[in-house]
Amino acid sequence: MSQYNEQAVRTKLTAEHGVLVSAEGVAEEARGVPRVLVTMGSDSDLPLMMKTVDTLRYEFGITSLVQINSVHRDLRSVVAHIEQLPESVQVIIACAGGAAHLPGNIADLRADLSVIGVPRNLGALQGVDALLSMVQMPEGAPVAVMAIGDAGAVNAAIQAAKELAIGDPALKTRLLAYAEKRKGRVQSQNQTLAGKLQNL
Ligand code: RP5
Repeated sequence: MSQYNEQAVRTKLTAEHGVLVSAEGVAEEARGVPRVLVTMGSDSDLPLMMKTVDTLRYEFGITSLVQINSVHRDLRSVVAHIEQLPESVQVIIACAGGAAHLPGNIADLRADLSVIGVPRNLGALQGVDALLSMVQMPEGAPVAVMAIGDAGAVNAAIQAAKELAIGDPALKTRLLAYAEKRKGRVQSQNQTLAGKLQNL
């Protein structure tokens, strides 16, 4: 990512909207340039989407730009933000609940970038509405849709890391290390299984 100037990105962001997040911290404490935009319709989505942000920064060392974009409250600003993203952003992760049009609208605005959708488990339909709104995109503007809720938020980060790892051997190594950690969990569960069975 050395071809992108960190200071230039920061200067641009002060005039626009969005907060940088990296393993070092948030905003002024953040380091590096954003390779992923993590966006959502409301700050009420933030607790869910922190799972995405934290997986990106702590598991894979990926700096993200976090930004609220509401297509039903301020559509014009969404268009401005998405059209003016820093050039270093290569993948967009978008979360919304209800009739969730944010990722599909972004897929039209940015035909050059991959868009990953996270349906939020919210309201009367608990995310089924958001899932169908995202996944049933008409031909031509794809959204890669993850599972509803927590699993989807984490998987969105892994999916983004996999896309960025094409041509990035260091990131591939981190993806493999993450997979090893998951295998370790099965091994440790097997090691304690006999004791658990005896106590049931
Ligand atoms: C969507 O409406 C947001 O993405 C959020 O999931 C949902 C509710 O938003 P708030 O009413 O909590 O702001 O646009």
